[in-house]
Amino acid sequence: MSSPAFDVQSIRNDFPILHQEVHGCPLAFLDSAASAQRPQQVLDAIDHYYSHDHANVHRGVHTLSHRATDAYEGAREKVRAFINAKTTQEIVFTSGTTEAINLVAASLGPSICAGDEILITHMEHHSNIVPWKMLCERSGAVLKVVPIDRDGVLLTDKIPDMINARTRLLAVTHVSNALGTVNPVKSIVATAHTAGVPVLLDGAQATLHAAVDVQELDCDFYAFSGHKMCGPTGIGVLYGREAWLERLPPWQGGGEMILSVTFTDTVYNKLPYKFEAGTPNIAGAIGLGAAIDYLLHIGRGNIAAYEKYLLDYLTDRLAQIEGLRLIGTAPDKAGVQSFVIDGIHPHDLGTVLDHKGVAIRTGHHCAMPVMDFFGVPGTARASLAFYNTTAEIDQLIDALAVAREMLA
Ligand code: 7TS
Repeated sequence: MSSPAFDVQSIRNDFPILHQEVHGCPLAFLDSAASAQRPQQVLDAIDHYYSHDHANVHRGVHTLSHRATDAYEGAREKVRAFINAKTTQEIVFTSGTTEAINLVAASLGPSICAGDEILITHMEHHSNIVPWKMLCERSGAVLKVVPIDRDGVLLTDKIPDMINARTRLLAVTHVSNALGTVNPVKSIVATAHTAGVPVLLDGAQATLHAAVDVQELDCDFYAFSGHKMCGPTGIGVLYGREAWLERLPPWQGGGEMILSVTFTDTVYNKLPYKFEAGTPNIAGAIGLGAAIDYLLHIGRGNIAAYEKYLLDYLTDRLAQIEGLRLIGTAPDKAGVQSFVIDGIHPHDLGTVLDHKGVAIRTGHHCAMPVMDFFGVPGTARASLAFYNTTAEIDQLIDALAVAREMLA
């Protein structure tokens, strides 16, 4: 394996947090699927905004309010271009993927009746399961689940038979956080649309790793989080096809989402403001815009190629460890590898690794049905970003050897 042309050391210089020791060892941060790190450029953009331009948006005639509004709406345009939405009206800022999915579930709620069906998959994160379960509990609708196989591949050929006249929505993850599987979402959307079923894609794990084009995917909704793509926490996006967002009622009431209010009548604001009640996360949006600039500057093709090289290296090295079982072995994967080691609880493993400076996530990864499917209480999961190195993977492998000696 040879590394694609990629100057990872100069990229790492943009990330101050990576240059530190943990328990006397250099930090090897292999937990970007939980939350990625942010480059200085994003920190600077947030700092500049708060130091020079902060005021509330959309409501002041004064200069600072204009500046804040321009920066906030500028960030919306960056998001639109990043995912190739048709218009900025289709870009709703939320607090994250979780809120974006809850928004759709809440707004769709009044139109869902007893006996209707919502289709999800066995590999969803809890935030693409629980809002739909809650909707089913409220409405009497039925939740149906597309199965997966032992490699963690979604059995997409089952989907046509699982769709019927009562199916109201298919909600599926673009990339699985626990397994790393990249789902063939374009063809899944096409299948659902043939039967007239709209599709929500959970893009939380996708936007850092590959180009996303919502027009090409033809999805109806696409949800993602800023913090998983080098942006701030507390900001995320719901892309919604304009016709859908026009049709859905708002889910939260308050300032900004109205045009006029009396005690008897309310006229809702136009898109996307109808779905953005209250003062938004202005700094978060600006930071997300800066993260998008940064990712585009590095180049999404470069990021994808380098991450594939890192993932192959990681998977090869892990596979050589005796008693280690890889969980998530689909042919098409993003930079995530889950594993279990015979006789060692993942949490114990994670604790020993931390003492060697290695940060990975252990547990159920908010995907308990996936753990049930593989018959494990949890896994250890190393997840990669373009700022990681093969040396960090070597550090993980060495730390695993120590952990096995101590714990097995
Ligand atoms: N969907 C997927 C596929 C995710 O991986 C996550 C977070 C979410 C939704 C929720 O995103 P949030 O930003 O709204 O919290 N996944 C993880 C993880 O894998 N480890 O910690 C959080």
